[in-house]
Amino acid sequence: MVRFLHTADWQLGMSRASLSPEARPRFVQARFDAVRRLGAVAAEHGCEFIAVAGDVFESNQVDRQTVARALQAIHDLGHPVYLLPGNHDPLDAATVYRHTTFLARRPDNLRVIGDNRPIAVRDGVELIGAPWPGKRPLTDLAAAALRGLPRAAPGTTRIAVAHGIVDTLSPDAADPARIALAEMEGALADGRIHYLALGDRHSATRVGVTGRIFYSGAPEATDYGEVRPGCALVVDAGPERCDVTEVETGEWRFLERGEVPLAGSEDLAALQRFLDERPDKERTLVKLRLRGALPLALDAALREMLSHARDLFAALEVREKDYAVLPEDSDFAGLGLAGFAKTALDELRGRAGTDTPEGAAAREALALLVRLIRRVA
Ligand SMILES: [Mn+2]
Repeated sequence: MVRFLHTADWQLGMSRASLSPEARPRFVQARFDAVRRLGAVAAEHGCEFIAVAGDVFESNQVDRQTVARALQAIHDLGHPVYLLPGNHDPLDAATVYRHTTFLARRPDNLRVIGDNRPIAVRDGVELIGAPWPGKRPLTDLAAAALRGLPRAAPGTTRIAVAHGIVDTLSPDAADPARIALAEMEGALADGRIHYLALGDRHSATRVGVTGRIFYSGAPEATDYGEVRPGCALVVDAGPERCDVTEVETGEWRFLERGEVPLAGSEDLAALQRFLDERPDKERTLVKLRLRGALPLALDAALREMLSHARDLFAALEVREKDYAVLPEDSDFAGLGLAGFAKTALDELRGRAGTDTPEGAAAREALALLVRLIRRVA
């Protein structure tokens, strides 16, 4: 038996264009902080080592500072750390694992899994990895690493570490790099390996029915749509049994509202409540898809609400493809326009009712006109 920490997809160096300028460096730093929390988890649970199943770095092109900070964070983990190159940081000609800073500053507790040869962690514990040699492998790297491997010696626990999507979770049959779950289960059944630590999927996921194949997920969320990011797995594995415990490590959230219906002031109030009730706003990214139509006055209230939310949240991404401003008579009452301005207003209103690009342009122009007049008045 051995107890170790299974993690993956640190994506160090990752940023996101939609983040506010203030949030961007915090988002980058959050991934290093998550690595430090992994060290605390490993110490608390008495793990013997840490296996990182790929995508340690966001890309092979990360800057020197990212490499230096990563190595410092890994050094500070204290535990032996095994890094597997994944699809974001493969062992190609430009690999980060041969970056001059990486080679010069590599701490003693770090080992890069550079090939398929079994690695002795200690007496009775072996690792076997399937590193990515390039961005687009033409074969199932995990199956290739395990094929022809002899059974683990009696009393030895062997942990496999691989990166990529398993075939049962990917509909893309044309992808030659998919990991064949049946082959992995075969390797477990005949004792070639006792646990398969997977990376690539950023949500913690149990795969198949053996209870010995898992994605750990990313220790810190990276995108919308992830089911259970922000975790690591404490694994007890051996020939006789295998127990896996999920531990929370993440602090950031990606929240997506697939559809925000907007037809009147009640919908605005509901949106306001949703935004108000979110905890930890400065560490939360929000994506809203607006749907429906509002008169100009309510649209102005919506703009004000979104602008305030932009000040509070780390990011606010708003999609307006299915949203329109529909001017109503009340929008124009009391504007007090005369002369050519009144003529322009009437002409725009005449065109605004059509569902054409010209109609949309007229509605935008009307909204702008009303906002400008209200500001002057
Ligand atoms: Mn990844």
